[in-house]
Amino acid sequence: MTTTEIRPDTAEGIYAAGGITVSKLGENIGALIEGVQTGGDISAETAYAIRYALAAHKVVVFRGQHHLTDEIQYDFARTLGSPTTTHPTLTSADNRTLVIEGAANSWHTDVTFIDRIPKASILRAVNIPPYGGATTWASTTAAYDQLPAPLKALVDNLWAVHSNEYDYAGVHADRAASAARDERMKEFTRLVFETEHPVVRVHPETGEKSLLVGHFVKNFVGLKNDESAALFQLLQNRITRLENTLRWAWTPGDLVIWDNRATQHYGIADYGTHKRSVHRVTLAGDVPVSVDGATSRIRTGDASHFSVVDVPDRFPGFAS
Ligand SMILES: O=C(O)CCC(=O)C(=O)O
Ligand SMILES: [Fe+2]
Repeated sequence: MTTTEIRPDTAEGIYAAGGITVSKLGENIGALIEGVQTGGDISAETAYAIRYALAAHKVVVFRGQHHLTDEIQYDFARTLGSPTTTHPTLTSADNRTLVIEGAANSWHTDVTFIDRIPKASILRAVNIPPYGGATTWASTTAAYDQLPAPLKALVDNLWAVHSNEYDYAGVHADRAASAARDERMKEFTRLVFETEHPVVRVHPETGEKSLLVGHFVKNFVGLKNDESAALFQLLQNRITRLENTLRWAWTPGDLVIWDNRATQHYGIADYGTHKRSVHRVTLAGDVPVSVDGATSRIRTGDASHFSVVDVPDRFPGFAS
């Protein structure tokens, strides 16, 4: 396996590597990748350059991918890691592609209620409304870096309980008919998962620290409910500062990948009564590790049927 350092250092934030061109979309998050037709047949060098760009920029956007189908999206995903099944509690029909009808309009990191949090999600908008329906991502790495020292000291030793009790895909896909929504909600919460994660995790590929919270957090370990709520709000406000975000208005042919270990995201429900649907393939990740080397602890639920544990190699070139 190649382990070349290809982190950009140009003032314009544009560089070429592995046959692709990467252009930064913002200082803290986001890059556009050009020069590749996504699919299962990309070269190992291109796959490496895409994985590296994802680690460096947290969210990467591909445009003009009009050839994509669920199958090609899945084959492309396999060049970047090990796909999970659709969801830890879903057993229905297709077990490769998660179809979200509506928008997941709540800030979250995907599937944080299990131990082996996915490393990345690969999303394609299939039904794009005539207006609205953008997705926004926020860098949880930038948010940690920007914390003043006393707050870093506080969160470095803090743990949170994450639970699927209020799963967004059931609760927030609010355009679905209510009977269908109730059924879906039942399926999403059929199995209960609860995991204790460090609030600060160390990224396995970059060594960077990031804040791991988002809407599956039930409470912080050792804090009272009102204290948990206040601290949760403080951290979420830090994460979602506009300077840490990328907002992407979907057009046909767009494909977006986010590093689920370094971001949160939010699907904006501002498209009236129009139809909107997005298709996601998810890649397996590792079990989070805290700043002092402790790993997340399962309280309830076994997610081994959903995903393998994928511990990647460290990329060169990241200061930590
Ligand atoms: O609705 C959106 O734009 C985001 C969907 C989402 O949260 C996901 O695919 O994980
Ligand atoms: Fe999501």
